[in-house]
Amino acid sequence: MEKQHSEDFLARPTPEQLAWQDKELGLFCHFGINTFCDQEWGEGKDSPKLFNPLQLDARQWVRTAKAAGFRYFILTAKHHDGFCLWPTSTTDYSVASSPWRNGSGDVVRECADACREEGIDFGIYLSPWDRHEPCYSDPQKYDDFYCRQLEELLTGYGPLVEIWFDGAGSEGREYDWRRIMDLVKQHQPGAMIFNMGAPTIRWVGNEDGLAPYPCWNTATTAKGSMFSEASLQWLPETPAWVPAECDVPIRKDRWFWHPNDEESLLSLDQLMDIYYRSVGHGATLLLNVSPDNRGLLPEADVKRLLEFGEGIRRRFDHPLTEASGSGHRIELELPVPALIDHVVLMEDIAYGERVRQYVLEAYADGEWKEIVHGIAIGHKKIDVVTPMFAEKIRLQITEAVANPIIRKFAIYGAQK
Ligand code: FUL
Repeated sequence: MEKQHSEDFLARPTPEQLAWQDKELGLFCHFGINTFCDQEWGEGKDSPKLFNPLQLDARQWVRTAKAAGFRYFILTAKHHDGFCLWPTSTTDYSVASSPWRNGSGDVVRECADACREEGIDFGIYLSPWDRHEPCYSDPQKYDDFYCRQLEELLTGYGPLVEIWFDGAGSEGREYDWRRIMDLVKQHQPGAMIFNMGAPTIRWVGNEDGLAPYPCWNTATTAKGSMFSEASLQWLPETPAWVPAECDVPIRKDRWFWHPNDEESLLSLDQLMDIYYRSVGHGATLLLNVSPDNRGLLPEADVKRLLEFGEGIRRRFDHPLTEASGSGHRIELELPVPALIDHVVLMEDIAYGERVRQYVLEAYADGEWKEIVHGIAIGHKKIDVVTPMFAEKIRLQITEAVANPIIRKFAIYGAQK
């Protein structure tokens, strides 16, 4: 039963982390010079003249995100090739040197505006590794350059929900993280900081969109990239509460768009599996889409995203019954005996993660039967239950480090 720990030992999220964890679904968007070169990692030598998305419509990207139930949107303002999607003053390797809108366009602005209009949060990815910028080889000069780029983005595009620092290509390289963190704190104090410096959220450690179970919200370290097993050195001021984000592209292993590549689009079943193993394990899912060389999300990807949103809504929008409460046992009686197929549990993580073991039991034909045994709940745990008729469901928390506070205990049976 309850261990004799004081609650004071429990790590807790900041209000910003709490709000971010409630978003659960983010859409990642990889778009840039690679989109026009059939490649994933440009070397920074492709001419800006190649960048010409004649039908670019960021509203189509963001409207799709919103309609599919995503609550934030993150754009690659600069990927490893160094090409900037905004007219930066730091380099001429940007949209300003492209034929697109005669060099007067700004993809970051279009996305920021579209997010504001649609009412979803906007964030940016700014690759530290830069294969174009000549001063990259001089760490001090490059820190200055990178900070200027970051400052333009932090100050020019309204509130940002998240800054995505990618470790790829930077294995073994030191950046001035304290200075970078200070900039974020100064200009966007509410933004989540992904995985580097003094992060407020961490990388789950793979690019498959999968969180382990349990996926505790506390961590003192995380992997920095797919290309090294080494853990990152985080600054000592990193909070103890660092929830995980699971990134994965909707086209298998493809972050950018490639021609004639529709067979790599994940199926709805694959996406639902990812959902169960990311959001369903208490983490946040960041699903990547790739606008094509017209500047539009391909129709097939739009359709799949909408199907995915619909799949989530169909399963979880209408509980048969639900409750909340504190203590070690909650019993729920179904209004009428019904077929159940999912149970959703949430702790009120504002008070920390308290549950260490739980059991779900179903009452049918005059007896209680154990249907699930779990070891963590955290922000959310989705249990998929072999469909069965039940009259009542009981949650028993058999081990906790402080009095459990259950924000949601909901039963579903909507599968058709
Ligand atoms: C990786 C990068 O190398 C990929 O190109 C992509 O940006 C992914 C999100 O992160 O580390």
